Amino acid sequence: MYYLTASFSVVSHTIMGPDLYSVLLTVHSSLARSTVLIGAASVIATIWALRGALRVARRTFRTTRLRGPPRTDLVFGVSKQIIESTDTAALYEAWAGKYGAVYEVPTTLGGRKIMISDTRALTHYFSKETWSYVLTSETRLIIRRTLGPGILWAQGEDYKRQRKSLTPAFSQAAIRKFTPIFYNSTHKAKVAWDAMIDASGSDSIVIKVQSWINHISLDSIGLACFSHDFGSLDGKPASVTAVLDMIASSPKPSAVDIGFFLLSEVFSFFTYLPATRTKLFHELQQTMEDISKELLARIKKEKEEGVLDENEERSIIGMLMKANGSNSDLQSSPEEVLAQMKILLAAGYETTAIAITWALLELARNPDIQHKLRQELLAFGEEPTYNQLQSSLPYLDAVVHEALRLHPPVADFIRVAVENDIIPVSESVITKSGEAVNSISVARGTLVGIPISSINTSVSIWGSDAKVFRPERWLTEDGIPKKAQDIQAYRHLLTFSDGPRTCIGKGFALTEFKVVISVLVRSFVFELRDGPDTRVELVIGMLPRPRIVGEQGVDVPLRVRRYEG
Ligand code: HEM
Ligand SMILES: *[C@@H]1O[C@H](CO)[C@@H](O)[C@H](O)[C@H]1NC(C)=O
Ligand SMILES: *[C@@H]1O[C@H](CO)[C@@H](O)[C@H](O)[C@H]1NC(C)=O
Ligand SMILES: CC(=O)N[C@H]1CO[C@H](CO)[C@@H](O)[C@@H]1O
Repeated sequence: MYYLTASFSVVSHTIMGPDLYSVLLTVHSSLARSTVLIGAASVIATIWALRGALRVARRTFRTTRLRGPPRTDLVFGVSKQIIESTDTAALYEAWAGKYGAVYEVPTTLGGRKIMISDTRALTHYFSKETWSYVLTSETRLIIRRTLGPGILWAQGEDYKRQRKSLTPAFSQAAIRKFTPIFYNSTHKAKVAWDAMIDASGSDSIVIKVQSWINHISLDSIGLACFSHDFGSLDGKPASVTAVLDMIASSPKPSAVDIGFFLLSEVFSFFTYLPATRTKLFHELQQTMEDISKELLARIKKEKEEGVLDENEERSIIGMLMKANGSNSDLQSSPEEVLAQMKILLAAGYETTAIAITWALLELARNPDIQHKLRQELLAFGEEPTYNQLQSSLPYLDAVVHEALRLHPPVADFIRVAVENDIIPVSESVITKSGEAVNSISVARGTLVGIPISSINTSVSIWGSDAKVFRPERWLTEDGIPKKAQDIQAYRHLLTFSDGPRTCIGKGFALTEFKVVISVLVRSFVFELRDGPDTRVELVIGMLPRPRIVGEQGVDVPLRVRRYEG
């Protein structure tokens, strides 16, 4: 009973001030060790359903009702099933197979969303992304609270300005300058591994690959984005990795964690922050603030001393700050600069680290492919330059894209329609009432989800070997089926999303990815520690990470031996 009253006061807050995030934090921390969150949720559910009904009554343009999986949980719809699944891609693909490439799923608190994996519908969706389809207000609130009013949060004209001011910092010229940073970080890991092998007295050792790749990714991002050395490869503990690792490595998320995650009703990667970890999060915040103040002060000093050279800045944020003032349309406030820093870290660190770890796992699982890649790298001779990484190593390129196809670090995302829309589909869809239609109506306020992970591995799009790690498909003219070619995104993959808000760090990530893989695979042989039958599963954290079945943490131990030729 006590809990009920408590939740009622929480609910009334929700309605009076739409500060969902703080409400959730309050709910979460006050109820932390109990399981009554579910009870609180059902009260919120009732109220939301009422509000939803009111909203529907006011509308005349109706969203087409589609077929889809039945609600498996009264409160959470199928969201709980999705979160607890270790293979969400398979779940989505099965639904698309059963109900059509556009279908609806029941979500938390009586809601529903439309999932799109039809190629024509996707092209249409991405052409309207940013303007007709936007982040939900709850997600925006969470982003604003955790990361600040930067590029992930911004909308409309404000968004256009922010994207434009960051774009030059991600140019080819900029990424070329960062290439030695990626090499330096990877060499540090290589030197350390060599020393560990020497010290072991044997020819191979077990390396916690995910942890090392995290360090490489973090130190690279620090140096390239803010000229700051996190020093994690030198053994410095970093609050950043601590925050993310703690979230990912809790062996099994508690019911409360899952409830909290579902209530936030978001699948975007940066939003899952259980209140129990807010202390660490504050530390992260402080670290970012200190770094940005240091950077601002240095640039201000250089300006005063007249040594400021706009093109000579070595970091992304440095470039952004120096460009400030030279173009009055593209100015950023100090608050925005701080937000961009946190966003770059949140969006760039873990994504890249997970992608690289998956690639090494696949290479360990597929010794022939690993061998073929090593032969290409050794035949090439010296360490490839930025330009050579782009075009002179086709098999490396294929391995990287195949890993990105099969294991997209951002598995899905969700948006809300801010205006009525008609979405065309390439193959007719059967509605709930049994009618075959060639387009569906999406009314203002409807949630739309894009299941990236199932689209890039769908048998109906990629063919019968869709689930197989086969880099060769990228090397032949007809290796990519016609249907996959209908996906207009970069290399027909949605891994970096598409449309105006496509990942700004794609070139950055690809270059880092290629550098790390080329240095490590040239020098070491990777094997599964427990043999070829080792199974790998996905575990939820901020982003889904790979975990070797039976392991507690997400270190991804692999057996590593020196390549002796
Ligand atoms: C393999 C690595 C990466 C993957 C798979 C990836 C994927 C994505 C995806 C799917 C989005 C769209 C998210 C959405 O719309 O909800 C995105 C946006 C973004 N990414 Fe990446 N990303 C990667 C690496 C990076 C790196 C290294 C950086 C920066 C250093 C970065 C910075 C950003 C930023 C700033 C956005 C927001 C862009 C905007 O809204 O205009 N990403 N990324
Ligand atoms: C890479 O490391 C070398 C040697 O430690 C150093 O001299 C060089 O400045 C570093 N380069 C970058 C871009 O960090
Ligand atoms: C950019 O310039 C504007 C106008 O001069 C100033 O108000 C703002 O504080 C500057 N931003 C930063 C990050 O220094
Ligand atoms: C991140 C993610 O969900 N990746 C999935 C991509 O597709 C394969 C094959 O269905 C899954 O095993 C991955 O989990």
